[in-house]
Amino acid sequence: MDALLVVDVQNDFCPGGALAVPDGDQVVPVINRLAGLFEVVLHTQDWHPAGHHSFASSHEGKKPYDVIQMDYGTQVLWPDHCIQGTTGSRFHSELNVTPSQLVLRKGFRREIDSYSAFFENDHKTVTGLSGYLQNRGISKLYVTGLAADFCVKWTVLDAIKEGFHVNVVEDAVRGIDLDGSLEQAWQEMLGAGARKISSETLLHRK
Ligand code: VGL
Ligand code: ZN
Repeated sequence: MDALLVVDVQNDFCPGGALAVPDGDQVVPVINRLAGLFEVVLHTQDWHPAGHHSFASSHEGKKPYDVIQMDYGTQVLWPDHCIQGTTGSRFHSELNVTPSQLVLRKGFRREIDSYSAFFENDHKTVTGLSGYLQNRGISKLYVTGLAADFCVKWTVLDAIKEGFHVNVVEDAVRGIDLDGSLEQAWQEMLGAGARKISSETLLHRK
């Protein structure tokens, strides 16, 4: 069985949001069209407490997009975003979340960021998604959402490590693109064994 995984299509990652991904909102109609084709639709939601350690504002003298060393490795510092319960943390108002069978929240531990839907950024702390998918007999994922070069990328790489077949729907993702990170993300995802598919091809195949 396969599933559509929709990563972090939240107001703060869309134009006007705190950490806007260029054209991030353009994935919404594409994802809504795809959602009707899948028996299983799952969403992730970036869900940080105020004062989260991935925020530049939590570190004296640091600005957004600076990079620091955390216990678990390098961490890009972000503008405050997706704070639990705020408008910015809500799903884009036109995203159809009704078909969702699971909304997986991540990034709720103050000290540790979580890009991937499978593991937090220490690459050890699990979210439980792998077991959930395995228990439901889901072996193939179609991944969509934001941002292609952060949460989508790490979700895809971990999904492959966990043994899932992964397709990335190319016109249903958009990237932040810090210093070529978008191109690099595609190389890493494809190099790890992910396939790239267009929503058009997927619509015809389903
Ligand atoms: C994301 C940066 C910080 C994402 C989340 O959803 O890609 N990026 N938090
Ligand atoms: Zn975040």
